[in-house]
Amino acid sequence: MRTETPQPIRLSDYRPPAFLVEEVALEFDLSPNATRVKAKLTIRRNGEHREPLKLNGERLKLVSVALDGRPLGDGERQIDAEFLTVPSVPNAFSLETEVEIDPEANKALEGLYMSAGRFCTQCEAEGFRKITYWPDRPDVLSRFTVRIEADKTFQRLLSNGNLIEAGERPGGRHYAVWKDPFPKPCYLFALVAGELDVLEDKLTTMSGRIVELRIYVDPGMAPRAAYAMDALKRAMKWDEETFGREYDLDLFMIVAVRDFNFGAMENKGLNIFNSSLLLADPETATDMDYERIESVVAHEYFHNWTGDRITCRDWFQLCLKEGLTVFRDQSFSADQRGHAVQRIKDVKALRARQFAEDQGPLSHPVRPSSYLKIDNFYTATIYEKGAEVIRMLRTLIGPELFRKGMDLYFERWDGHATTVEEFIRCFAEASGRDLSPFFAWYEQAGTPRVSLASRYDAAARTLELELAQETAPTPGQPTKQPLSVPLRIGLLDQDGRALAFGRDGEALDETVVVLDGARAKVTLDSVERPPVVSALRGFSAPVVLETDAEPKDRYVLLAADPDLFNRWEAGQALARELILARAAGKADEVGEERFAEAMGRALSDQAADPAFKALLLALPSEPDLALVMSPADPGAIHEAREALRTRLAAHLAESLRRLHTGFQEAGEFSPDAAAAGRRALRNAALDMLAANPTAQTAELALGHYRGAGNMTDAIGGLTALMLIGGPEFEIALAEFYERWRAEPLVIDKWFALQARDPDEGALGRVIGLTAHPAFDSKNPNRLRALVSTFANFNPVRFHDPSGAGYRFLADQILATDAFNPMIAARLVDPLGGWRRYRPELGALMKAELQRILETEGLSKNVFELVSRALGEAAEA
Ligand code: B3K
Ligand code: ZN
Repeated sequence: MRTETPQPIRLSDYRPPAFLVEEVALEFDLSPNATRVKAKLTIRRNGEHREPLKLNGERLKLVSVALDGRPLGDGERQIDAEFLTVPSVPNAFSLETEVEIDPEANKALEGLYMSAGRFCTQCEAEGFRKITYWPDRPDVLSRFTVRIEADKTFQRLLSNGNLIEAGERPGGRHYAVWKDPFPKPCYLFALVAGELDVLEDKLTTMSGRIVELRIYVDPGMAPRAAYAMDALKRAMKWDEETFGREYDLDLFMIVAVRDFNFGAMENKGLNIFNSSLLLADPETATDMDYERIESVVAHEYFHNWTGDRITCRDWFQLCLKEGLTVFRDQSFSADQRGHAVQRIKDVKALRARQFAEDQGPLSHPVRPSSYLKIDNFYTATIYEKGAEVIRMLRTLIGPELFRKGMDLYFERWDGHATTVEEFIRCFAEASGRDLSPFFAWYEQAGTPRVSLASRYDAAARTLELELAQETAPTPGQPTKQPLSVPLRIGLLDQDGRALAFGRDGEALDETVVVLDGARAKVTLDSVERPPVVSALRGFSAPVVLETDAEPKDRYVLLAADPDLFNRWEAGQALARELILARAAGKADEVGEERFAEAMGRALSDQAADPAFKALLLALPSEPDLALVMSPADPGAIHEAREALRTRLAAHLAESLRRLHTGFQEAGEFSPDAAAAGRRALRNAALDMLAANPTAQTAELALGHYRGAGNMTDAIGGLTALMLIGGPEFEIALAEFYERWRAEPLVIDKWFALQARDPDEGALGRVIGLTAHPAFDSKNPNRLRALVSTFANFNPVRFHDPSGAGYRFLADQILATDAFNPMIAARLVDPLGGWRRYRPELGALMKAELQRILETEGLSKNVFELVSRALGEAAEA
């Protein structure tokens, strides 16, 4: 057990920075084990105070420090594990420091570190303090000049901004000087040095400037950056057309690295990407990879305005850049790939991650008010719910006023660090509306439950809607207030025809009802026939909706709702109810047959988009079902879900086979949304067929795998073989490894696939794989592929009644925490929900959390999450 409890940082304690750094000149003398960093800071006191100068710095070996050119003696400055303090400084001065760091030894992958023999950096949120002494907070914006010197074997020397000088140095060395004209917080600093190939292109911006685009990758990999380059150009144009935002430097660079703690980073002019989110070709990447590359390339690029030009005053405002930028990348993807399909995928992700978070110990508001480690708050709530809040704002004030508010925000705050309040103020001013009630979405944690009851009066032809909302208490927030919930609502008649109606004298096909109190009644008139209510269309608010709809209403919506999101939602709701009934021992066989019939009809709808049908065919996932079963029983869920899948596979065998054959692609591979949708449907059909294994299905799966001309189909075939099991799977798995052993990103898929295997022997196999020569826990992609995939996506084996799955995860958390706390902390989540599971399982999960907490030398990151999970620090 730790002896001293770390102290939380609180939003209410925010004070402006005591000193500002106007300019900085950094000089890097790169060497893997002993890099020298010289920094010359031009500093000015901010305000009337006599406080000492206090700079953050961790794991730095101080060589020298001088004030206005005069070296400071031991008595004139203090150093501890976290700060350099100079008690007495003038109001304006220069401070020169020199430190030594060891990038090779840095396995936390924060600050300056080595990946595959190259130098690279990651500074957000608080990594810059591991590079040099600095006021490491986002509201200190400075102009950076960076000189990099290294041995010529480190071929490329890159940093932010524009290259202003480069040349040779004696002794086989070279140097480059970069200047970034835009003031930025240190978390956006980046440096890369090493041997890299480059893919180059150009783009002419809306004002006619030419921007050089460069993507740097491992030698030989440049062709695999072509899709990312294409996505980047589309994103740049889209931001001009949709938000009027133009790129500002003459050069935009992206670098791919293999060892990276998360997806990618928006450093000014020099984005750094996890190679898994940048490199793609048909042989090695799946359609899902292409889709994610497109969205993450766009996301990081969009940060140039929402994050870099306008940044956060403090880390509590993280959603100001992240929620907004996710909203922007979701809108981009919807425009590129189709609005309904994109919306369904975004909502699936929101529910799986954010709704789950809200049910657990980490439930926190979109803008939290305290934390121990900000790294733990790069959460689905900040990102995905943060994006939903902006989407609701747009629904409430309308797209034109929303754009007007965005324009005002860009104009008013460009070049500054600001807050969520100031952001919302722009929309209040643009729309002339009082948005203060809306602000509660940022401050209140938890998923509201909205109920909807409807009463049709045939004589009066009116429909009365009775709405109510409630949010359950979350850690640190025992009482909740009603929020402004926009519900998009339309009506269908019993035959599935759209039904017009009247509201406040207006004839409508659809309306937005805003529920802003605990309850409300709304009357729709001129409703000519008994209606079926289609509510919360497009998932217009991040809530759980409970309606009085009966299965027959859901079948109408599934067959005919013009809102495709709700059509999909109706199918999911039906499946969920059937699976949960079966898991509770009350299987509804008649209902299951009826559902299979309806799915058959939906699949044969020639007008429907294949990508949409693929989504329709996928039943709610086991983790999603666990969220709505109380207490959750992963074993029962798995069996019940499989039983429904088997029934569907048997009932729909013929149409599934037809889909499988009919969508066989000939000709050249295209990663576009239409082709990807056809592959998705074909693979979804095979996946469903595998739930009813016959000799014929096994042959089909093997043929699918062997005949695959791209990675999407190869993984689809291999997954089906895995679900069927047996020697064919083992042979294919071994072949796959041999074929791809030199391709790390493909071998990650090989690990992840086995981690998902629901077979009884899977846990043993996963534990065995940690000893495989290709397993490397220091590489976050590999660790995630095996360990996170298993713990998050294989509930039936992770929740093994013996507790062995939990023990395995706890061991991995502890082992990883010794060198990479950020990644270790990300593994805690699957244990965090212990209270929601069957008591026998919950007790075993809790015991593992306690074992972790009692371990000596735990990082703050893991300590915060484990203690919250155990309910020892209920702050939010
Ligand atoms: N801003 C980064 C995330 C940084 C995470 C630091 N722990 C990537 C992104 O959201 O675009
Ligand atoms: Zn982001």
